[in-house]
Amino acid sequence: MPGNNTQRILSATIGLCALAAFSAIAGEVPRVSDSWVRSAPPNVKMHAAYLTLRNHAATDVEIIGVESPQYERAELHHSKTVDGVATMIKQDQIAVQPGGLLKMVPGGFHVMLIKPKQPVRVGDKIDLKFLFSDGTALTFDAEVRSAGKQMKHDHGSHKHHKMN
Ligand SMILES: [Cu+2]
Repeated sequence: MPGNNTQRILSATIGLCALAAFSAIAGEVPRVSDSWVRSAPPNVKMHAAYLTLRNHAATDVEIIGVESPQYERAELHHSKTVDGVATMIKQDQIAVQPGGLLKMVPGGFHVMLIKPKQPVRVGDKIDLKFLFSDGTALTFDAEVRSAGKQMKHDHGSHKHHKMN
């Protein structure tokens, strides 16, 4: 029936408009989850932060910088193993596709936190800020966790660090 078809097209259009309006208000900001910083012995002045960033927007999101008030400097890095040697390469930007996920995990992308202004301990919250190419920014925090909780645990070396 022609009448029914018109009806259907109309309600579909209304539905799309409502969706578009909603995402313009609430859905286009990238979100960070599972953020954490790997703890390190006090003499190590570089810490790695890991997280998942989801791009909810209909366009690419491009991270062009990272900052933390608790560190002198922060950089975007990518770990790579070349001929058995692990290296880290500084990234000027990292793009995330529409609807895409950026997983920063050990052995891959990470935020390199350089020279903590004060000692960093397990349980501390590190404030982080991503800067995007469109001029917006996203602040979030990451809890400092013992690497042993994520990877192989070495009780012996843990006790040793506590005594220092
Ligand atoms: Cu690094």
